[in-house]
Amino acid sequence: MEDNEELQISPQNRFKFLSIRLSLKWIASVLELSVSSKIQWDVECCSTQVIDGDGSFNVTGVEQFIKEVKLGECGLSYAVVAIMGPQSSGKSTLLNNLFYTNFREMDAFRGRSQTTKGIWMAKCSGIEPCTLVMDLEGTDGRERGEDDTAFEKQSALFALAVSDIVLINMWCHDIGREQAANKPLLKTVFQVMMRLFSPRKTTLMFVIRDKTRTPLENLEPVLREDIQKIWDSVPKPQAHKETPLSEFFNVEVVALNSFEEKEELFKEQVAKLRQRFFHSIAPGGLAGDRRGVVPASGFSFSAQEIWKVIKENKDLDLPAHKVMVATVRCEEIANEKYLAFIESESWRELEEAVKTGPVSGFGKKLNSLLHTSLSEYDSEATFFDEGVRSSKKIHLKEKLFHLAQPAHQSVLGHLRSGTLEKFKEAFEKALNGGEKFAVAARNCTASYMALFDEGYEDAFVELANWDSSKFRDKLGRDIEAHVASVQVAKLSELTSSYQTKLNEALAGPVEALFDGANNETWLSIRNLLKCETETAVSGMSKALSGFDLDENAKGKMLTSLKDYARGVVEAKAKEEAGRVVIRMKDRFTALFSHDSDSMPRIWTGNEDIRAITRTARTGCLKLISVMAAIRLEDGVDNIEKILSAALLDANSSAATKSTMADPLATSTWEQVPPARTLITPVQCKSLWRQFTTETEYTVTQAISAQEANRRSNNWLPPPWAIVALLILGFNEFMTVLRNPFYLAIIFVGYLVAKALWVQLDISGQFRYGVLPGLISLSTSLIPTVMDLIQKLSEQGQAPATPTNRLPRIKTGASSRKFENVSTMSSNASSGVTSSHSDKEE
Ligand SMILES: Nc1nc2c(ncn2[C@@H]2O[C@H](COP(=O)(O)OP(=O)(O)OP(=O)(O)O)[C@@H](O)[C@H]2O)c(=O)[nH]1
Ligand SMILES: [Mg+2]
Repeated sequence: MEDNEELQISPQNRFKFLSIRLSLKWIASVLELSVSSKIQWDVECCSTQVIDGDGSFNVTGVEQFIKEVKLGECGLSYAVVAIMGPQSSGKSTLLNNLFYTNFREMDAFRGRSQTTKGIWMAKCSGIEPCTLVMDLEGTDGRERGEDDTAFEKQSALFALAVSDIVLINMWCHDIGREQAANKPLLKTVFQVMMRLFSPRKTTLMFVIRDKTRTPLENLEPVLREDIQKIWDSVPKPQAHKETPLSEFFNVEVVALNSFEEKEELFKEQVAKLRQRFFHSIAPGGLAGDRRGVVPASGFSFSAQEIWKVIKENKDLDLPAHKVMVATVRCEEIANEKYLAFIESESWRELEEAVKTGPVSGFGKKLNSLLHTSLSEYDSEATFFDEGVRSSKKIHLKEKLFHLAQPAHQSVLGHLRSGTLEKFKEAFEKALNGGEKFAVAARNCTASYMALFDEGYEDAFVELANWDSSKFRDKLGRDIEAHVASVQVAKLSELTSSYQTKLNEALAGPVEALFDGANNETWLSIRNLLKCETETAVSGMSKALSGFDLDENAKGKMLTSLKDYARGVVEAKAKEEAGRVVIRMKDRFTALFSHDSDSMPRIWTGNEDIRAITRTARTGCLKLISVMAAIRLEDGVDNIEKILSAALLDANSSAATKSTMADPLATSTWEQVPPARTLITPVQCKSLWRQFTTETEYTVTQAISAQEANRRSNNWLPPPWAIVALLILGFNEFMTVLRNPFYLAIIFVGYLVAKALWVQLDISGQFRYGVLPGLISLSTSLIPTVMDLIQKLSEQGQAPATPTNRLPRIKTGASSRKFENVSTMSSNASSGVTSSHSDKEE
């Protein structure tokens, strides 16, 4: 019907009719637009220019577009459709009808001029999966002139590299024509295809516009023949000389009625065609066998890079490009994840918390954060090249681990130091509680290492599996060092306590033993040392059993204690040897000035001072010979013999001495090693000399006292004088005896003389010689005589009692006498004592 009507209309009327129809259509479209304004708005917001007319890539625009259509979340499930064809061939119109996009179409009333410039992109509305459509600038346009081929080729190559389906728009009447407009286009397509190293398989859909009555079944073979011819004529590289067209392209052909003349039919056909774009990437779909798809999140970058390479007129190596896109995108994703990790609240809190102390559940918390970050990376990078993806994941992991490890170490550091402190406390408590050292150390170490292990487990990050054994080792070492230092302190405390005990037990007794030095001194010292050492060693060894010491160390400590005890004795011996002269002098005084009953001696004149001196000196010689050497080992020496021979018997053997060598003219004793020598023979000699010199005065004093005593007791003239006196004075004696007057005078004279004698203590006065006696007498004679006369006169004036007069005088005289004797004895003893104290000073 329609065809018949068209046949009846003349060409002039037909133009008018067409004009009217277009006007009506425009009005209708405006109305339609106003009705479906919401849809239009939606669509508008989702279209953008990818490459402008000058060939610049609109980076920000495309990225914004990708974000708006949420392409990044699509993974591999998206498709890209592009359309190419001659200028003003209704490409934009077709796309808008097919995908409900809003590409600019030519205003039919302005005439056929270029509308679409560069490459535009929009998202198909209502098609699953997400399908992007690219509207390319028409080929063969007069606007670009001669230069157009370059852009034509570039945009064709771009469309082929990026799209899964390429629609090739062509006029129906061009099919089979030698000079058809689409032939150069196809040639271009096939040529640029060769520049893709490993081209993806693209579906080429030839859309025949303004189809005529010739059925598609007849047109399609002709078209395919044309295509094959063009494919054959395109120069190919050696590798693809024999490659069939089907290797690179799936060829589909559809024919549409004219949009302008049979719009209803056109829309019907387009709606039908639209159905073929649903699930186009599913197997059997329009792009079911596509290859090498770039994941959606890398689309923008991939398109940019492809355009860059195309602009630089380089060949496009799609597999390499894919790896490159994967590298860049995976890196971007990894960086995003890394930054997100750093800025995440949970990580910040965790990082802050570990600064102050251990965090419970740290390992699990950090592990979950790391796991989240890595799994997010995985899910976003999942569609990128496997090798690139995993290598970037490793890199991300390393970065995250590097970032998080200090926190982990800080936790372990806190754990280590905290455990060490707790260990110290518990150890000290255990020791104070009386637990044995080794047991306490073992138990505390085991329990606190277990406590650390518990914390270590808690802080263990499964994903990272960091080897943090060094913290455990360090704790072990610290605990060991602490135990060792405490052990050293305790042992030294123990040692010093036993040393103090030994000092107390040895020093005093040894000094006392040296004080009474005799033949048994060193034996007693040895016994004392042995006994005290044994006590100390057994005590110490018992105390040491609580420590974890090996036998060797224990033995060393006990030996050193024994050595110490020995050292105490030796030091004491040295100290005593240093003051041997004082000791000798003391002993000499003690022996010399006291008798065998330890009573102070009174030098009456009967003592054998020489013998006493010799005995005292022998005692002193014993002292020096005991002190001369340390005799802590059993053994005999002849020091005493040598000394006594050389020092005591020196005088008796004076004659032989001059001929024999001096046995003391040496610095070593015969059987005593120098280490045990306290006083060398030479020193003995000089000390002896000093001693004898310093004690000589005591002896002299004793002799003087003895002589004085002797003198005071022996005031009678010698016997011969008495005999001479008796013979010569016989006559005088007889005269006196015969005359009683004389006898009375003599008797009175005797009484006066006796009284003066007693009063003046004549014998006492002359004890120290004649001259001192005379001087002393001369000063006290006159007062005494005066005193005596006064007493006599007093007695003369008093009434005389003849019966008691004489006895009274007698009693006074005898008491005086007694008094005098006791004074003398006390004087004598005080003389010895004073000489003794002089010597002591
Ligand atoms: N004869 C005919 N004309 C059509 C058809 N579809 C659209 N047109 C008209 O062709 C003219 C150009 O339409 P566009 O859709 O702008 O063509 P284009 O190919 O996008 O043009 P450029 O973008 O400039 O290359 C418009 O006036 C449309 O009305 C069709 O099927 N047959
Ligand atoms: Mg257009």
